[in-house]
Amino acid sequence: MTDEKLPILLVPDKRLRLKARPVGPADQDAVRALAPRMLATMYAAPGIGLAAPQIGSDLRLIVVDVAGKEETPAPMVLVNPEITAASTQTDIREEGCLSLPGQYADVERPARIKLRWLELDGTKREMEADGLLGVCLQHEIDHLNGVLFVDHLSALKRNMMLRKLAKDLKSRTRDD
Ligand code: K2U
Ligand code: ZN
Repeated sequence: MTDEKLPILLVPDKRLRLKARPVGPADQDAVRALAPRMLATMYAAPGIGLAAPQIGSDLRLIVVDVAGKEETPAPMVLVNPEITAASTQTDIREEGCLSLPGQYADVERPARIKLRWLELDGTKREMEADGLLGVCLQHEIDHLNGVLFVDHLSALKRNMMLRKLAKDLKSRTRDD
């Protein structure tokens, strides 16, 4: 099945810290096969975004759908996404991450961004995003650079969360 779910890597998996490489023409088939599976994985989590490094791929590819449960799905596949401008004005929003289950914290990010990317068929796109979509896109593009939302927190807060995550995961593996 083309949209078979994929396992989501969890911190401290080293692959979450790699800098993903740009999608090139040679990656066309891989990306066409991966995108629907990333969307299926994201919806099943459930999540509103997913970046290729989270399923162990080093490609600069993200999928996003911030449509709420009651709205019609609005899936987006973004190849080689780049933030080209960001507002000085920031917003603070509580974030989570499918690779750091159960950990949530307030993160401050630019309120509005301009980004450009390629669609699966190579069409160049650009748009402005703010609100939840803006945060989600920044969160996913961070993943392509090996950056996790905890990296935007104070060292104290980050270490507290990573220690708690390690404890939770240890107890989870003990229970399994
Ligand atoms: O990349 C991921 O791990 C999926 C993230 C994306 C995200 C994080 C924070 C803020 C916006 C998007 C989430 O785990 S998806 C789960 C979720 C659902 C609704 C609102 C926020 C997060
Ligand atoms: Zn994440």
